[in-house]
Amino acid sequence: MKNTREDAEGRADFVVVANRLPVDLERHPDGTTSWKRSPGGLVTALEPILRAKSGAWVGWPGMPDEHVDQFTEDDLVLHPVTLSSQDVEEYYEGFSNDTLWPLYHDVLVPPTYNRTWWGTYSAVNRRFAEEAAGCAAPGATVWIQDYQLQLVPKMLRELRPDLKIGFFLHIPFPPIELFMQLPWRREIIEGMLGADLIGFHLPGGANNFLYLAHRLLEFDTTTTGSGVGSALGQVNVDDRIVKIGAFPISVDSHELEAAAKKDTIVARAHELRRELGNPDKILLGVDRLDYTKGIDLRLEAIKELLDEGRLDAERTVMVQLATPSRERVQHYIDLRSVIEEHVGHINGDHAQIGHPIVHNLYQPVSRDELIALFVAADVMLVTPKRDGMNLVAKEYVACRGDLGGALVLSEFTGAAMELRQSYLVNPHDLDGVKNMIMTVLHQDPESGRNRMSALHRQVMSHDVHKWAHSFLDTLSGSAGSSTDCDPADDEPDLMLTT
Ligand code: ADQ
Repeated sequence: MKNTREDAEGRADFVVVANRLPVDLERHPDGTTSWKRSPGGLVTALEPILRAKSGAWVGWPGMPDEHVDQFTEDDLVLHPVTLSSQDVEEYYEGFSNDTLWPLYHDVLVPPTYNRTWWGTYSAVNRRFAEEAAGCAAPGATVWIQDYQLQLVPKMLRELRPDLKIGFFLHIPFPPIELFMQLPWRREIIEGMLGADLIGFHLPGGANNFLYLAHRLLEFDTTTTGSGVGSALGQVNVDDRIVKIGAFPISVDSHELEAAAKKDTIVARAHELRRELGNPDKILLGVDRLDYTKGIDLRLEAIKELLDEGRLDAERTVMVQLATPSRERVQHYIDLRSVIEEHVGHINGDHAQIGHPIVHNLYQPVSRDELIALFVAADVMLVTPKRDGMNLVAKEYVACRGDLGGALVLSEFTGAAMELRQSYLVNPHDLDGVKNMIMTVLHQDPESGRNRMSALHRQVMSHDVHKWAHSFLDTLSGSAGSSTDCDPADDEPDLMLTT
């Protein structure tokens, strides 16, 4: 525990509260257990910051019914929260991922409203709040993460009014008309308002929230700015001010750029190209397997382009990596079948023995292998139907300091607000996506480099450290009132703010 700033009772000055710990507990067939880095954008984003600051992390170890004591891993003090199998079913797979996730992602699938799940969500949120209350030093800063824990800010404030509490939502905050479907809409807004600062990726989400706080709960709200990287408004909750702001998350850009230049990674990128049969063009998709990510859509586009003879089956290869996710939720089970069917059709109709067109891996790959794939890929396809930010788009750009490659990016990602020089597509317009893929494959190399140069500058100057510092400075009150001059500032948001 050497770097952790703790008080005499071992309590930390800086506490992150998230659904998952940054490591997962794994049980082996012989009954022994071990820890493995857990997947997902949140861990990727927060780990470097927490290590730089030192502190404690409260979260679930990823396995039901496991009671694990607090422990230290690589200088981080980890506080596991136990979830029973029923908690996992009702709080995690149920309310978080079958109610809130689809509701906040434009109801791409219908959300399930289940009263039992809601009760478990509240009870589990209380358990997280109690754990955080127990491990935070007096006056500590506690940063609560994401949609699984929206009730924690209020619960924690009731237990520990001395704390500085921040809350950040990593997924979109939905249009009002959709949010109003939620039977527990008041409780959710009240829960979030327990924080001193509530952060969203985009100004649109922040404005949606301000509007709801006023209309639904009749609090006075004020708009104090319009940009990103600081508060853009506030809600007066009794005698407290709750700041609301937009803080677009990013990646560890410098670390990724440096890794992508390493000889071993460059050599692996060449080797990958050889292993794929030295095609003219490598297209790449990297996602958590999720119906929001538009994996099916990009495969449909490729299939039609091949069927129409517009894409050369002998010269083009696509690699699609999908990390398994929420494997017990039915929509995710169905999606895997749909994707495998598309891949089967494409390869069945157009591949040759020993030379598949689509290489489909349903497994996480190592960080180095992922970076080598980014370096090797001529076209990165990021086509979500809705995504709070999308770190993959920024990771790809950070890895392309050589100014090669091209990014096809859905307008419905948060990243599209900043990455304007990418090839933007509407993922609901299949012909538009197909035409854009063809445009990118035939892009003029000079204009391709110019585009990548602009994208790279944006991602290098807006990294995950800047994100965390802007949030934490705004939370502590030390941030200036001027907004960061970001290209996203004057862009209309896709989310309704009426
Ligand atoms: P996610 O929905 O998990 O995150 P994303 O932002 O793309 O989505 O992050 C996924 C992370 O997992 C990336 O770092 C990516 O490299 C990694 N990853 C994906 N597939 C992988 C594979 N096969 N092997 C190895 N690594 C893989 C949520 C929100 C997003 C938001 C983030 C952060 O849904 O909108 O950007 O949180 O706020």
